[in-house]
Amino acid sequence: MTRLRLICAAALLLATGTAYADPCKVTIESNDMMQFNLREMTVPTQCTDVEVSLKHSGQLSAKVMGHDWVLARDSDMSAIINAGLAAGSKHGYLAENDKRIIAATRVIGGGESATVTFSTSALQKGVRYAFFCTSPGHATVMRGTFVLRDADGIANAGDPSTARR
Ligand SMILES: [Cu+2]
Repeated sequence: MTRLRLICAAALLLATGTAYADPCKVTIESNDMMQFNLREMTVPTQCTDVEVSLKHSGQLSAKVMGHDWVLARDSDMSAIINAGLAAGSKHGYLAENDKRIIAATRVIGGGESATVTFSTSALQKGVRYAFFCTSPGHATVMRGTFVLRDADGIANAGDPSTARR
């Protein structure tokens, strides 16, 4: 357990080192190979709003290789994806007014980008949320974790009280 926490702290440290100047604005890229370039996204707790920009560095159209970026509780991911599948491509593979979705961009194709801004008030500190793409089949690989954490706190990252759901 201690070793796992150390690894987590190291991962957070690495993430911090590559962060943009404004830690409340995060960019994630996607491509024609059905991939996101990040597995984990961390945002400091002092952000009242978070801006996530999704870029598609590929060339395939949204119909062929469309991606979106959706944030939700880990436990809601499957249900959101299934509801999105039922909604179909016309609705960007997202069910309308799905309350389980914390934030979502539209579906984009190669060369495009989309941005979503959302309040962190819906997020609990230290909880690992899931981000994923709702295009059919993509979330098997296009997924990762999103954590709101204390900016000062590599030490806090190992505090069990902040890691609990
Ligand atoms: Cu995708």
